[in-house]
Amino acid sequence: MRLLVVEDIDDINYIPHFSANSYLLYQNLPRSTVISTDITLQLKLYTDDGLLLYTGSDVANQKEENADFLALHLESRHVVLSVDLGNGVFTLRSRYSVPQDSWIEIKIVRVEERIILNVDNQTSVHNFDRTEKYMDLNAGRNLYIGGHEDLEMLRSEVNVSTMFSGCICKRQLMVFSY
Ligand SMILES: [Ca+2]
Repeated sequence: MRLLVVEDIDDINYIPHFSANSYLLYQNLPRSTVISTDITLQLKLYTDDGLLLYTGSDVANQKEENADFLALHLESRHVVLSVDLGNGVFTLRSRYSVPQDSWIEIKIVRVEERIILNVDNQTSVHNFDRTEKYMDLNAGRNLYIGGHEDLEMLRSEVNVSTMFSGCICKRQLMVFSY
C-alpha cells in the first residue's frame, strides 16, 4: 500500500479563512486508485451551508454517470458525506446539526468495506456490500478544500450551491492507494 500524503497541517499560527469565494486546490496529485482514506478537518463555520471537500474523477466530463467522487458539504449545519465508487451514490449525514462559532472536528475514515463519518462525537457508518462491483475510488488529480472553481461541475447528487465560509485550523489529508 502506498501513502499519498496530501497534507498534515495543525498550526495555530496559520488558520486559513475561507470566504464564500475562496478555496484551496491540491493539483496534480498522482492519478490513482484510492483504497483507503483518513481525513480530518477541524473548522469553524460562519454560514449553514457550503462545500468543504471534493475530489472526483477528472475524466473528460465529471458529471458523467458513474464517475467516482467523494464530497463533504454542510447542509443546514448538518455535515453530509456523499460518495460514489462506481455502484451509485450513497450519503452519510450527521444526525445533529453542528454549532456556528465553535470548533468542530470532522473525520472521514475509509478502511476496506467500511466508511465512517465522525462529527465531534456523532458517528455514522456505511458498510459496503462485498458483492458490490466497485470498491475503489478512482480519484482525479485535483482535491478541493472549501470550494470549487465551478460548483456546476460537481456531481448533481451533491446538494450544495455555495462554498464554505469559515476557518479551517487543522487539515490532515491522508490518502492511500495500491
Ligand atoms: Ca471506482
